[in-house]
Amino acid sequence: MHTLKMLCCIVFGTSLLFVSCKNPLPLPLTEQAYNDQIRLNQIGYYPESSKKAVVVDTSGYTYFHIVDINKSEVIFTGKLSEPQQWDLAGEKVRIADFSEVTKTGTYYILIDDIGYSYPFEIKPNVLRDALVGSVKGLYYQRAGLALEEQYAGQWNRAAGHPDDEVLYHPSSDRTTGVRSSPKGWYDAGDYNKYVVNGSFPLGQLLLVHDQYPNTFKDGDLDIPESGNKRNDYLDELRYEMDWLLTMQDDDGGLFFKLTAKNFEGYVLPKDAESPRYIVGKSTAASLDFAAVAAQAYRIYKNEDADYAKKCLAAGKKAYQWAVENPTRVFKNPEDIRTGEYGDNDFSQEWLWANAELYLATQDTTYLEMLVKENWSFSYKTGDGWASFMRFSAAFSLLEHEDTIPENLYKNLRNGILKLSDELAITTKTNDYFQPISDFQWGSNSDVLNAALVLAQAYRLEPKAEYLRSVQYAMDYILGKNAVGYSYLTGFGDRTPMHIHHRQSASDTVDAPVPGLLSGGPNNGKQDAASGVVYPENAPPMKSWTDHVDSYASNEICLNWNAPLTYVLAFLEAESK
Ligand code: G3I
Ligand code: 9MR
Repeated sequence: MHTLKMLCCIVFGTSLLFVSCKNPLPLPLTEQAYNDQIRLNQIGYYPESSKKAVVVDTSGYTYFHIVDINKSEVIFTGKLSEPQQWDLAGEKVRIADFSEVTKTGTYYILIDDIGYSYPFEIKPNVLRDALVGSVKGLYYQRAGLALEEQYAGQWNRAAGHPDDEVLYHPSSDRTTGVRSSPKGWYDAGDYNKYVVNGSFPLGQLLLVHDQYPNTFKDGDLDIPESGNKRNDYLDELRYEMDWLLTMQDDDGGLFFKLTAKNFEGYVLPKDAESPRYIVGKSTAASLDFAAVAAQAYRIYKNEDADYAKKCLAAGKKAYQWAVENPTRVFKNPEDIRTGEYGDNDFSQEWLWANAELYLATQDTTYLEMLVKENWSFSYKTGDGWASFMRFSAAFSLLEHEDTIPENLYKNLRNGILKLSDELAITTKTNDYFQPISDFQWGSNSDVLNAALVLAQAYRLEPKAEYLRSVQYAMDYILGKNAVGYSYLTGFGDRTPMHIHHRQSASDTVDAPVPGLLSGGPNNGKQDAASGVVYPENAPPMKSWTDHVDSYASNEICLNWNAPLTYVLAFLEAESK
């Protein structure tokens, strides 16, 4: 049996005195010995960060210990906070603050009679693997490609959905012929591809490279393009951009989606045989594409000038189509039941498209709407793809202070800082120290998009509380939350095993495809109507279940992984 050298401590106020004492404690030998009443970032913390864990239902216990696993030694003892009631989580909790521990190492938290937390690390670059994993997750979503064992490990699979002869649905304005529209990432747990929810997350992913271009290099992701002397990250993103380009009609407008008529069952891509259709043509899709294509121009122009030019020309043409067709709202035709990504107010799409086209071309006609806009920012949870684009516009514009009018810069800056101050205050007091109070479908992405806003504030004004709020949001995602799971598959000790993800549900591997973010608690519980069972009387933050059928709480999706990647990249670059 392992034994633990115990240092007893005497507490005077908040200072601790350590004295040696002979009191050997068993170290946990199996995972069963970990107690998930202690909620913490299951991967770990940066040395200089604020470090908290949440301890649930701890009547009677006052102290917690940080144990260095390798040395079997208690290296810090702290006092738990007074108990507090958290209603969103339906829990009475105490807080263990061990920010003082800054030494690199692998640790447990130990609380007498409760037991040990999951192990975690304190070290620089502690989230690098999770960051790489979140991007590799996109590789596993690639349509039309066999995932070879060399890159995909045990999740290797045959190709499916070549999408080289896709039928036109009448809603696409076309009546004859077929379309070749290969590549792209599957949207989510389903196998369909949507222009709106392809463009928006791709924009967030491109922002990573715009702001932190040295995050990845050739060879970092271990994907088929590794070794081609180009940046792996841009190679992965291009797989999606290539597909988006195929969704543009000759007149410049963007088809809305490439989809089967209904969601497939739990089958592998190679066995998903329902015919696929090009469905709808829409203003939102055209503007989103215009924006991301213009952004791609900026990002790829040093990498591949011809490709960049092709993107920009396509973006301009899409924008022009939207100018001529400003009211084409997409609604699912009667015979199509897959994702709708509903939106009938395109004001945010216009902002994003104008912003990116201005930055790509410096053509001041794109500036007109941007300077007239009242740039106030409020934060809305729920439909991220539709309500976050004014932020995407703002983030790109703020990167280019030198090329935008002074007033525009000031308004954007003030707006983002004001909202971030509010979000930082909420984070301080809110249950589990995260920024949202309304938990809807994809709530984890709402937490992360709020963190993305705070990250921009930190770039504008490096206040410690902005960075701390972003770190806390990530702690929440990686285990310091009301269900005690790290929501990122494959990263952490207790992670979702049954995501609503057709590949994971139908392969023969027990573990789900790694690097994918579960949607998270959803107070709407829309899938309860189809028989999904949630914990009884679950409060909002516990309205989540690790069940394969729970598409409303445990699916994965591109626009949820994208802000995760952004925030991980930001933290890796900015945290010490
Ligand atoms: O806005 C209302 C809110 O006011 C209300 O309190 C709440 C209570 O239920 O509902 C809110 O609207 C919900 C909305 O999401 C925002 O949370 C809708 O009921 C709900 O139907 C809607 O769900 C969307 C879902 O598709 C169904 O259309 C999700 O946002 C959206 O992320 C999801 O996207 C799917 C794609 O269609 C297909 N691919 C997978 C992807 C992820 O699940
Ligand atoms: O499985 C579908 C999932 O991928 C979608 O995101 C979700 C969006 O509405 O819908 C799921 O499909 C469900 C359908 O909407 C309602 N009937 C049950 C389906 C899942 O088995």
